[in-house]
Amino acid sequence: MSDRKLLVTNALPYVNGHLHLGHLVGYIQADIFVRYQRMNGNHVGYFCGDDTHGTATMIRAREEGREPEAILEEMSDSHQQDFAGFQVVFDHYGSTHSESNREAVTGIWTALREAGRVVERDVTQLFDTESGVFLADRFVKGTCPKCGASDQFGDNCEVCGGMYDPQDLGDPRSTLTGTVPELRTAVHYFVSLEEFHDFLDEWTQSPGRLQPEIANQLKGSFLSEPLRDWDVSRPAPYFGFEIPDAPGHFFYVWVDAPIGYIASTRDWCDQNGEQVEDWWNNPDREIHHFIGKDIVYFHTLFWPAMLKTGGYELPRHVQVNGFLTVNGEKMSKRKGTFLQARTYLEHLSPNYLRYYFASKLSSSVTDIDLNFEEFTAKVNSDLVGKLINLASRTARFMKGQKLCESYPDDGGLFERGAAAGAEIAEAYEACDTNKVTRVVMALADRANEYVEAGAPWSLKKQEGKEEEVRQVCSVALNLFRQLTVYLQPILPELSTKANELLGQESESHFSEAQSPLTGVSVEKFEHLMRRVDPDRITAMVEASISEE
Ligand code: B3M
Ligand code: ZN
Repeated sequence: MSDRKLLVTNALPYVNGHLHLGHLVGYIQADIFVRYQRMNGNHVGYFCGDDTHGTATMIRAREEGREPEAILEEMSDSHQQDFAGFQVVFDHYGSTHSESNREAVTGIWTALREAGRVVERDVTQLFDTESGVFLADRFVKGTCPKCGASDQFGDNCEVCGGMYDPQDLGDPRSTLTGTVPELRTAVHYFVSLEEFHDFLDEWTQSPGRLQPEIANQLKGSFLSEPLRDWDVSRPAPYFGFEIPDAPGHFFYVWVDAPIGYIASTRDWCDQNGEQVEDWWNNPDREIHHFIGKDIVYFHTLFWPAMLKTGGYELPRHVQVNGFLTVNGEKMSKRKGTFLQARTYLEHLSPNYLRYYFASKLSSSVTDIDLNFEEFTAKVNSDLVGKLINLASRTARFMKGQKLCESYPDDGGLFERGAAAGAEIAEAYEACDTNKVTRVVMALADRANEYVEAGAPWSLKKQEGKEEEVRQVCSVALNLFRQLTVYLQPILPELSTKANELLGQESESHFSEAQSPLTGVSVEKFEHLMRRVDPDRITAMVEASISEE
């Protein structure tokens, strides 16, 4: 029993693109964690929002001849629609381009200034004279200084993997105008991080904070040498918040992006009569972040340093997920495997992907692969073939009847399932949903053996066996429901349907897997889940093919 208080966030998607299935790995993982916590009676706030600022938004607005705000609104709607489609349900979906965020950013900035952590320094960068903007690394292309490959981005080479500064590129071109950029010098503001070194050593290495591979990686890389100052400003023009005491300079997008977590919480608090301090300055509240592995150092070095300086509580836990490949390869537009969330939803059920991702995700950071064959097999043989089958082969014999008044002898099956609850709970807590699905499917195997042996379909044809049919079906439906309760965080719709079938409240408490239902009426059996039709996958891939 517990009454923990949690604050859960997902990385804020950039406003400049639609969600694809790679994004969804982390969102589905966090949503499962949140649902699991809630079904144990814990109090959870789950917050997200769009990450809006930066050169990319500014450029797109210029190209499209619209205000950035118009783009923001359109993309936020699109993102929210996609999240809803996958049953990822936030308490609030905010935006980093909000007054609440401006206030929170200003507060942290003031604290950094007062703590003497801000330094000024000249920075020389490539500047596009035609469009009048300093070029972020991704907006410059040229010849790799390490291997000579042409047409490489300003920060790293896709051919040799080398990292370098954009000024070192040979034959540099602005990707905005194709012109040759020139070097210009401007003042930038930096946050000196080395003062936080001891604190970060301790914070990153404390048990349960980060997955061990992440903690070790930080220890062996960034934290093994003095921390470099962090460049937190960009000269105008830039789409973002102007630095209050440095007109003409804007906060770099990565400063205000994570502060957007606080702003989103604050917006929700304002609408719900709560105080944001109770969420971000409350030692009783556990803060959990879910992020992708490419943004680890923003969340484990800069972010805790900012929070600490601003007087906020620090995250209890940062869960990092890996990348997604499709059929063993990087997602490719040309092959139709760069799958947008929207396109997926037009062809396939979100439940399949929630289950598939859950079955692949464990507590480690490993990349996961969406293999269409495995996807089809997992849904068709495990989910439909094993789990749904328990109900579809028995519920129809019970229509209009009641489950047995006292739970029949099932040879210890229900009890065994109940005993697995502790292991399943532990796995959910550790984000090891691979283990959850393995334990549940092993239980489903035992349950199916029972149904096979009981064979209600043949008992039904024999005279005087009504009570036996009822007993076998009462057991089967209880085992079915026990497992759908266990899977509720992963497959909420299925759990609701199973509960409806047996006249229960639509959402279960986790403890409901501990005791069988007796004497309740069995409702009409509605279709619970269809098999994956491979033609739908083919159609989805075809609809996704486009030029790179
Ligand atoms: N928008 C990048 C990403 O989605 C970035 C995350 C911000 S989290 C504060 O991976
Ligand atoms: Zn190279």
